[in-house]
Amino acid sequence: MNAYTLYYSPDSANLIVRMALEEMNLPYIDYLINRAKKEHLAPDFLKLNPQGLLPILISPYQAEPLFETGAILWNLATQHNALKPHQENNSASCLKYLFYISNTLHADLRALFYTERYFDRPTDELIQLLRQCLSQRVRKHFDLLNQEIANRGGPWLLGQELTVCDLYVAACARWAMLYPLPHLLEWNAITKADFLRWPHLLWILQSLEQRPRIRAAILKEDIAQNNQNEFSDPSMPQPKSGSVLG
Ligand SMILES: N[C@@H](CCC(=O)N[C@@H](CS)C(=O)NCC(=O)O)C(=O)O
Repeated sequence: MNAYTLYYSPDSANLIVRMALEEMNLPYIDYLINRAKKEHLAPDFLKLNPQGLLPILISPYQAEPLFETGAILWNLATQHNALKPHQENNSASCLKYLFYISNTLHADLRALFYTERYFDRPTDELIQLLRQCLSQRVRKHFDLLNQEIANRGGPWLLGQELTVCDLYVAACARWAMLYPLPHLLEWNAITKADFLRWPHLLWILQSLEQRPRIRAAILKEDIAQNNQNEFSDPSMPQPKSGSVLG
């Protein structure tokens, strides 16, 4: 089988794609992009993804480079008929939640991580205000997802089987606890304590971090912790290569 190529920077959204590649046991090579050196804004990178964002996946089955995490996950799941529900109705659910996570949770998290970019003249007060709103929105998204798992019977987001949606949610949960960098003014940051109120989500985080293929992905991203609680109780990684924050 021909190999995929994953463009990555440690702990960026490529983590989700890597977990999918590992869980599906697909051959791939990875190509490090140093965000601190702005390699994601270099002309050669922009030819592959004009947004200047990670991840990019080069697929042996597709003419174009793939970008957008949700689209990459769906492409892998359908190409290999893996990490997706096998019944047609449930395939629609999988796509529905991928869009939901991508358009709402991930999009709001990006604004939490890069809040200053949303203003021409950012001030501490503006950043605090937007972060307060965003953290409330993100809590609502996690509330909704936790409730959906309960309604659908769990234990995974779509039922009995692990799907790409669980991988996406887990990375978002990790980043929500880690990456909005501390700010001068109080803004009600999301913490591990929040996840105690979302037991179904917490189960997914704790289950994933124990799976051998997910541990392989964590090691290859160079974000492993001694306690192996990278999703349920994350701490700031210090990867040897590349920069976590660009
Ligand atoms: N909508 C994109 C978002 C990807 C994204 O936010 N990538 C981040 C890393 S996690 C990135 O490349 N950030 C660089 C930047 O914004 O300058 C997706 O789903 O793939």
